[in-house]
Amino acid sequence: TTGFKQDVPEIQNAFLEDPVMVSVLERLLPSDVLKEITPDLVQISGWSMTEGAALLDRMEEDQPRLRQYDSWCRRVDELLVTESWNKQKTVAAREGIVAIAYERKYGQYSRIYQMAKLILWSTGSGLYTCPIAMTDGCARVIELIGTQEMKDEVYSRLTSRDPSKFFTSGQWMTERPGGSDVGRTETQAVWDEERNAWSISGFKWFSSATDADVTMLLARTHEPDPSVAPGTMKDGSRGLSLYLARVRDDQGKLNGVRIHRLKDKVGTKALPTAELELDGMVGQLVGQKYRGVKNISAILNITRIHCGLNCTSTMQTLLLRSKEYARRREVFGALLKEQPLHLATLANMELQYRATCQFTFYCVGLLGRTETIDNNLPEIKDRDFPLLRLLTPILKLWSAKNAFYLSQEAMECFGGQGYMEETGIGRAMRDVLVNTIWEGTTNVLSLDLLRVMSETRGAALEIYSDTIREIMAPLKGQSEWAKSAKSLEECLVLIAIRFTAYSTAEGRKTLEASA
Ligand code: MFK
Ligand code: FAD
Repeated sequence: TTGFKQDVPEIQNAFLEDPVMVSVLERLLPSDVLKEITPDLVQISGWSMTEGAALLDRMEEDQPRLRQYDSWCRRVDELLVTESWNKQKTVAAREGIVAIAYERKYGQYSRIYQMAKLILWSTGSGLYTCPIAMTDGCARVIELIGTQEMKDEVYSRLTSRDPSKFFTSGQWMTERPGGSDVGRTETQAVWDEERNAWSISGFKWFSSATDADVTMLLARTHEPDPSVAPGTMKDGSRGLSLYLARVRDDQGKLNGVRIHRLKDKVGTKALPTAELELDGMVGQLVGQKYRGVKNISAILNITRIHCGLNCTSTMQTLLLRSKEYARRREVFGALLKEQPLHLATLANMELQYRATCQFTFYCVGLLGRTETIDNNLPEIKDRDFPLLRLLTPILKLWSAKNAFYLSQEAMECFGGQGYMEETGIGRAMRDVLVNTIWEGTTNVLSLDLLRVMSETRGAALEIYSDTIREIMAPLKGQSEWAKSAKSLEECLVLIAIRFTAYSTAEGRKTLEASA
């Protein structure tokens, strides 16, 4: 047709076009490390905008399916994932999306490198970052408490860069009686003398990475010695242990698992989330018996940071796209970027994104330090550990709400086009929304904060508030900044930015000077 055609708003390379992420990395990384990793970050972002974008479209059009019976009515439970989904696994391995963190080439900074790359890769890998998050968590648990055999046979594959060796992991906790309250788990693990392994049976209500190679799962341990646990099983969460199991054998046959059905979800459509019936799944105990919740919490604390990454990535892409549209869309005789009211909307979105990006990387930095620096050092034991433990649930709950808010604003920035499926904003909005629920809902994470405060006898909160107090002191509550903070939320965002910026000596100087 003839007539007006809108100039298409395209971003070529999020890393090159987003000054925020670059400035955060400049602040947190030594310059030689940043210099060395920059070409890789540019490369992955370019991949996401081209090859990745094409894969994503196909993943969404051609969603996973379940073929439960063969033509002779035999139960087969074949999970049919798309070629594009599998391609993401190859790319994840090749790009070292998990491996970078465990190779630790740059010591504490490897986490920052890995997660910066992951944010940029997210734009082209969609929800493949979900199995990757759980794989990362599983690798960490095995590294911390796994047996040598688990390290040789599983950890080495979870952290491999070789696509033919690379394994992904699931995380099966949620059951029908309780997802937040896992103490109501019905699944049981019984020792099987013949197979020299635990035999696990029950029903897992949500399994996101049903195509994973291995999984970490919680089950109620059936104590083989009644003198140890007279009722043979302990109630509540203190009766649960953590197990590691292969999902399929080398021939692809499911390990005592029946796929009940695939979930029909509001979003995350490309992700094969299923209900699973376990009947004699063979598994190995991980760590001490009855310490299941504690042991799986190492996964939770990593995947919750991954939720922050997912939110940061979605916000980064939507903000860049909204800004690009504002440079091209003309209304009432001027471009959107010249309309003060629209500019104010974009500025608020920018503020939210900046805070989320800063906050996410601050937590990632702490994670890298706690994983690589001697844990007996007071600065790690008494500061970084409790601070990371306190900030992780805050990051997860806050970034999830923020990202959903920003995605709604981004949709509006595009007017009617924003509401059209083709622009992909609806998809991003539906997908990012899940971060408010999985890996712990907002209220459950709020209660987790209380748990941290009581377990550290308030020390974690003390460290946090001391830092905030130090940041605020030069402002004396009267600065232009404080006066201009319109709402409590905006105030919190600004505190988050200042809090994270304060984490370096250089940042401190700048802030003090600006005050
Ligand atoms: C793109 C990003 C993708 C991310 C991947 C997403 C894929 C989707 C995967 C999922 O959704 S997996 C399922 C996630 N499920 C949850 O997050 C469960 C939410 N519920 C909670 O977090 C509850 O608070 C909890 C299950 C932990 C309550 O369990 P309990 O046993 O009733 O708690 P309790 O008794 O307070 O704590 C037991 C122990 O664990 C305590 O240690 P001790 O035994 O030494 O005293 C706690 O300190 C410890 N603990 C609990 N949470 C912890 C923790 N330790 C460290 N960190 C934590 N977060
Ligand atoms: P409930 O625990 O019943 O929560 C219902 C409501 O009660 C929530 O609003 C919650 O905040 C509130 N609530 C709970 N406890 C309290 C309290 N003490 N005080 C106040 N309010 C409270 N799980 C897995 O194990 N593995 C997976 O791979 C996985 N993938 C998922 C994929 C998707 C797309 C989704 C949506 C979920 C997935 N989950 C997975 C499940 C997810 O982790 C749970 O749904 C979540 O933890 C909440 O549990 P629930 O659904 O049982 O809700």
